[in-house]
Amino acid sequence: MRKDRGLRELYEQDPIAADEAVFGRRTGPDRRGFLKGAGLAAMGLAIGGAIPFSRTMPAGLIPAALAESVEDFVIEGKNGLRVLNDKPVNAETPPHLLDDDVTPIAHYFIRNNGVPPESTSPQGWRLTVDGEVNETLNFAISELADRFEVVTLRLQHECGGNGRAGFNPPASGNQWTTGAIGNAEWTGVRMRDVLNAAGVKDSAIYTAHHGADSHLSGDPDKVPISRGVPIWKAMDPHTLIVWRMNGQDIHPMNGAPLRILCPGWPGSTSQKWLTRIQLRDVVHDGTKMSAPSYSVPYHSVQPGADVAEADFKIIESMPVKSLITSPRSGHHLPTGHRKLRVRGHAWSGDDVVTKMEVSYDFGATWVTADLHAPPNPYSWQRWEAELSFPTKGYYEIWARATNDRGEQQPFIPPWNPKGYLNNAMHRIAVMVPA
Ligand SMILES: Nc1nc2c(c(=O)[nH]1)N[C@H]1C(S)=C(S)[C@@H](COP(=O)(O)O)O[C@H]1N2
Ligand SMILES: [Mo]
Repeated sequence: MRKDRGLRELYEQDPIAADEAVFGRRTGPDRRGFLKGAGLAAMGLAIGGAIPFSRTMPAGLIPAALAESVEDFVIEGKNGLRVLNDKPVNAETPPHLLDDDVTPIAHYFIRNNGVPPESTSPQGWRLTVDGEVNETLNFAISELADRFEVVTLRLQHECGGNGRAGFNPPASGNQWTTGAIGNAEWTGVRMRDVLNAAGVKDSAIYTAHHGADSHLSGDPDKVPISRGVPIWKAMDPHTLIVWRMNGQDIHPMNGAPLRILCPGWPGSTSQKWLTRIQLRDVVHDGTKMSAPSYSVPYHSVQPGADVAEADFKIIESMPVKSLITSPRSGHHLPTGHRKLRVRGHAWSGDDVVTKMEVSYDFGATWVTADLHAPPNPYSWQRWEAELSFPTKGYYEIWARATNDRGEQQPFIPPWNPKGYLNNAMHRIAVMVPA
């Protein structure tokens, strides 16, 4: 790290070595010194400014200013997404493109497990409802619209693996950072109404969702994903079967022409290219239903631990979380300005966010943000705050939400083998020039 670019590159290529270069080698088992002297100077050069709150900066912290790189990904009808994988397509949204209250289709993340169907035309598309019902039913999309009340709701929908990239030791799978979340306006019918039309038997305890996509191997006997939810979640009036997204056709990559939107639960429960909902008298055992898929240990485990299959539970409601969507990380205030308005969204699975706080001194002190009520249950909630920086220099803004159960976003969430449920506080870099 002779020159500042070297340190930035080192952080990209080998964060552990870079971390040692600025924070020094470990002296005890897990303690390192605070940033000072040559390390502080090198870090300041790499991020382009002095760090006024270096005293409260946690040892070993990789500055938010160094922790991001965004590539553009071109897919028809989408822009600005960061591609993580193209077989299958997986792409996430940078935080500043999630600033809208309603996530635009062009910026909505994509998480495919297999190959989407060739035709996503609503013409001739059928939905079958069968299993533990009094009568098997089969609908065209137009029949769903005619027969049941049509509703439009803003719904938060986050992949269970969002944030996986933040776990150490790393978990295999798509290395989502913060962008596998969206809050679109979905139009369709309540799953409850459709199930009730078929007549739900007392024996029905779980749903099984089936879609028209095919397995990556091309083997027609293999299924990319088929998940379900307990019957009570299926009967919640906010669990929908939808065919419109933001008043338009659903994007082909987001499950056109028909999908489930099961808000607040792992995104995988919201089957895309939906063809069949089967009610079952057992917990559904479809592809990616059993541990460790979409499951976490019942009790917290040591990072890197092996966990026995019997010690996993299926993820249900997603944890409390928030994003800073403006300004974009790396923002420079104009010369002579010390005040900054920051804003974003907060959400919490089946729960409501009741408090939102931001910090500009690495979490030493917190400013309470204005937090809006959701426009409807299960929408994310807008928050905003104004900050005044005491001096010039490099700052990080950290954001944390608290829900109505008193659960708060942690700095380091519990490690789990598949890297699910990372609800770490979001951080952005801000430079105050003078
Ligand atoms: N048929 C089908 N449905 C699916 C998937 C899939 O691969 N196939 N992926 C699931 C997962 S893991 C997530 S997170 C969400 C992603 O929805 P999106 O691509 O519209 O953002 O869809 C879910 N529904
Ligand atoms: Mo997912």
